[in-house]
Amino acid sequence: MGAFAAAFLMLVSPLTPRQQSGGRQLCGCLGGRRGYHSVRAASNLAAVRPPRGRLYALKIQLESGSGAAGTSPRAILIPVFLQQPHRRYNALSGDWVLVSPHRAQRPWQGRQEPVAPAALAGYAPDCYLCPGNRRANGEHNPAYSGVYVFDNDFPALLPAADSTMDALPDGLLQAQPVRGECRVICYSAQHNQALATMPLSAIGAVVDVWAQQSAALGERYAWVQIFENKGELMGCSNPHPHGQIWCMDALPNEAAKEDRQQRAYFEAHGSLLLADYAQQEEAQAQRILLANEHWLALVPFWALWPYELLLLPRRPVARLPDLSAPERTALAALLQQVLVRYDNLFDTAFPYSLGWHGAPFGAGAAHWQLHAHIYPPLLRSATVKKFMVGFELLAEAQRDLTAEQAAARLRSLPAEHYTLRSA
Ligand code: H2U
Ligand code: ZN
Repeated sequence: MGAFAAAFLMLVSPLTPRQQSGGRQLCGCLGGRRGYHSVRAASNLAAVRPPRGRLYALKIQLESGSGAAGTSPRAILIPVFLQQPHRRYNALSGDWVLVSPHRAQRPWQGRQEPVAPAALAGYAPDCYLCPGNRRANGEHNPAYSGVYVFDNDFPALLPAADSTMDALPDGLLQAQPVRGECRVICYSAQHNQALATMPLSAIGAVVDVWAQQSAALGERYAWVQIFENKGELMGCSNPHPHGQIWCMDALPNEAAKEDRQQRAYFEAHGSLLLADYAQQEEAQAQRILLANEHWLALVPFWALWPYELLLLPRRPVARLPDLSAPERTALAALLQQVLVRYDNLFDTAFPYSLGWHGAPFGAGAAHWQLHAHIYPPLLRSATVKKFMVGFELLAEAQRDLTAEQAAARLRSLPAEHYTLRSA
């Protein structure tokens, strides 16, 4: 059968070691195993819907003897899915995304509009985040070094909800009171730093603060959203390296969707949705960007944004404070490697929104796997972004570049930051 041992199968569960041992054996397993389906016509795209209890279903072929060690087979998407319009299911949110690879088959032409990196000083007198400077409300930042956290001067949520406010009764016009807090995290005292360019120990300090803040605020709120908006394109007002925390006593929409999906999967299978998903991704390998002993960084199968990434711990971890010291160190290294590649993609300070999703506080967490999403808007160059408008706003998210192409492109980038490259 040559290199491709088995074709036109739908792999709907992670490969077991036995299945991984050879394409021929896998064929036999698939034939007699409940939960697997074979597909007659390669163009039968209607068959691509997530059957109950499965992360996703896709036609694959098994590449014999081409695994990392040259021994185990790897499952890869068959070419039709890299060429034809199809929809992919986001097992984590329950949403679908339209993928139109036939629109993006032109060869890569490199960046088109180079943008000179802004030369920033280590201290900016007019920056409201630099040490010692005056903030908009008149308060002064201390002469901090390292990571500095303060209460947002313009919080979107308030800790003491008005006690006279009751939920509006059920009906078409529903509203409810909400309590919460907002904080700003300065990652560094240096105005011209970024996570991508900070030393590993400094990134590790940010990870520790994320975990500490999450634990402390989780005592008061069900949802602690740690995030970073980076770059003007994402609406970030200030280049000083910083992130934010917004927490609230209710589950916001995205958290509620992920909670529902992960809980349903856990109840049906007794295993973690994202752990099983990670196994499938490792078996296929083609969407993995980076991996270390404790973490995976991959372009999710169901990615919406062109170069979207998902960061996943390798062992079950519910929340940031549950990460061990080695896992935190490994996360700092992974973040740095990921963000350097992002910057190298278009030789620019790559804009993104990054955020952590850990289990809601005050409830069982057995079904939940900690993860980070990174949503970057850039598509073709330092200035050409993907718009989520028109069809995306009115119907469903759509992308041209496949997740597989995006991962391959990111993997091909140098590990050294472009600003350090000798001319
Ligand atoms: P961005 O990361 O989106 O730029 O937001 C920075 C946050 O900093 C924003 O939420 C807060 C804004 O309310 N901020 C202060 O708390 N104090 C200030 O003096 C200015 C900005
Ligand atoms: Zn500053």
